[in-house]
Amino acid sequence: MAPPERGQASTRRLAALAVVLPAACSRAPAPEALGASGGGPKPAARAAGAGWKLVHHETFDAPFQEPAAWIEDRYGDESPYHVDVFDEDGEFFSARGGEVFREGLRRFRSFRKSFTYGEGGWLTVELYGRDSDRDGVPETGGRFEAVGGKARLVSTRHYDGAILRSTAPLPPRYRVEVTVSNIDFGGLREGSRTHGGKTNGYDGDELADP
Ligand SMILES: [Ca+2]
Repeated sequence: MAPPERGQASTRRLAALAVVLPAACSRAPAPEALGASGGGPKPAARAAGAGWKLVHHETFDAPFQEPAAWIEDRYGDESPYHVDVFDEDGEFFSARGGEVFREGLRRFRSFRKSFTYGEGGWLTVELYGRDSDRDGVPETGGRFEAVGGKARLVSTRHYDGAILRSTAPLPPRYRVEVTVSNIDFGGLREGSRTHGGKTNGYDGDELADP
């Protein structure tokens, strides 16, 4: 796969993207800070190194228990997804884009799903789907599938979003190891950037809107 074109990553272009995570290990000196359950035996840490302890190891063998219903994110400071001035409706973008930006935000509705995964729910899956025609149902949304011991990220539209995060805040010092492969993200194949009905991974109707 060729490296992404400049600016491609910032568009959240994830069409037909498949991210495969056969193993994600978090090693930290303070497992209680991650909410470790201290339950069953942990897989042996490979080359963990002095001073590091494996606190979670996920191999994505269990299916994702994705809830059926999307929850609307109405933005604003009361939103559970409100973060800071750089979040989706953040003051930074509002000040920079002015009424054009705010009008853009009003053109669609945003929906999310959040649910935990893994040992003691140490991972949280965050999914986003955009309702472009404002009928209360997102046309598509990002999601994960557990396939053969791997987490496959499925995103069919550039508005989709899907991430995995730690459920508890990370401690001051930590290491996260992730194995990623098979990213379908455009690029050159046999000398051409057009394949599978897409050009460099783009459908062609993507917009740089909010
Ligand atoms: Ca819709």
